[in-house]
Amino acid sequence: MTDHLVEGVLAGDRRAIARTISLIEDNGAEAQATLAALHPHTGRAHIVGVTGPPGSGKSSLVNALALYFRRGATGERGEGGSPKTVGIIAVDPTSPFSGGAILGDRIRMRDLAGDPGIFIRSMASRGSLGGLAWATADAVKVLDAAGFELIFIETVGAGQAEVDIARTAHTTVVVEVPGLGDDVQAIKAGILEIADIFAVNKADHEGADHAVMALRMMLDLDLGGTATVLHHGRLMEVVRTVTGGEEPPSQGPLPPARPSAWRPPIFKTIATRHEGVVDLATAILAHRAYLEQSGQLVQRERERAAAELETIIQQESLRRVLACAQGEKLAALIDRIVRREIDPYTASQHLLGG
Ligand SMILES: Nc1nc2c(ncn2[C@@H]2O[C@H](COP(=O)(O)OP(=O)(O)O)[C@@H](O)[C@H]2O)c(=O)[nH]1
Ligand SMILES: [Mg+2]
Repeated sequence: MTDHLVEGVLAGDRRAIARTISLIEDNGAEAQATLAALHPHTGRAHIVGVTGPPGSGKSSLVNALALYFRRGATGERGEGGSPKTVGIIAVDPTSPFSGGAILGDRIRMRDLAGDPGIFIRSMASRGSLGGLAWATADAVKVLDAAGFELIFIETVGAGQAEVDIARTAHTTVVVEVPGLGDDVQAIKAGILEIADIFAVNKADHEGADHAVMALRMMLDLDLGGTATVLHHGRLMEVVRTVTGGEEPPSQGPLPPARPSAWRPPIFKTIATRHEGVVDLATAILAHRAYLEQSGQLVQRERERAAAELETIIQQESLRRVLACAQGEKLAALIDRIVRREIDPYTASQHLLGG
């Protein structure tokens, strides 16, 4: 069964892909075996997280981006480089596909259905949201192994779980809408940290320029010729590109170029009219190139592998300890903690010690 599924996924068979993702959602042992067999075939896709508040236009934007990467700006396949295959995973607990897809998702289905180079899947939020983050990461691996070149993960930027999902991406696009105003507090700090690219969508609404300015203000701390940006939780110095004749006279050979940091660009978009989408798509590819050239891609892969391993060890050791302690013994220990006869630290030592 597992071999059959693995073969199917590697061949890009849509039913095998769908079935494997369902197994992952059910979190069975079979899913583990399948993922283990797929692992050597992963690591090629460019994973793009798209996050932002509900209704900000994430589905519409991902739809427009997918169309662009498939067909180019003018609707002709192959325009601006060869078309890329696109996988889309929507993680939106507030609007699951099944329970009445909202408009953006319906339009997406209409535009993208029938294209064999596109695979769309929404993840059901069974179980905890934390679990959903890992199920999403595993579903991405399935699409990666199946050969999809670009994989979009759409999440609602509402909490830690969504930030965790975004962290599994190489490039994170944060979607905001006008109305942000000057209230910079409205922008969640966590969202700023994960953003590689901003899209101020619904730019046909009033206040788009204001929103761009507010975001710029939050991102920039002007320090003379350099700017400092908050990126992945760290303050990084950015060498500002000097344009025109402002460049200081060169004195002898140029010093070796210092590694420059990525400065998250901000784009105004109108997803429903496919406006600003080419710039956004170009920035997504540019960010990937930046990650590769700066060595950050390798570093991120390591960090992700470490976090993943840690989570699996935590879950597995908890499962083993609880499996060893018979229900009664566990219940008795909990009773004793409640009666203040034993403290939870000592109780856990009892359990871990055998
Ligand atoms: N006016 C306008 N409406 C938009 C734009 N982008 C999306 N919408 C609409 O906003 C609603 C929510 O979009 P959707 O993509 O489902 O948002 P999501 O919840 O973030 O995925 C839909 O009715 C879209 O048609 C835009 O740029 N301008
Ligand atoms: Mg959506």
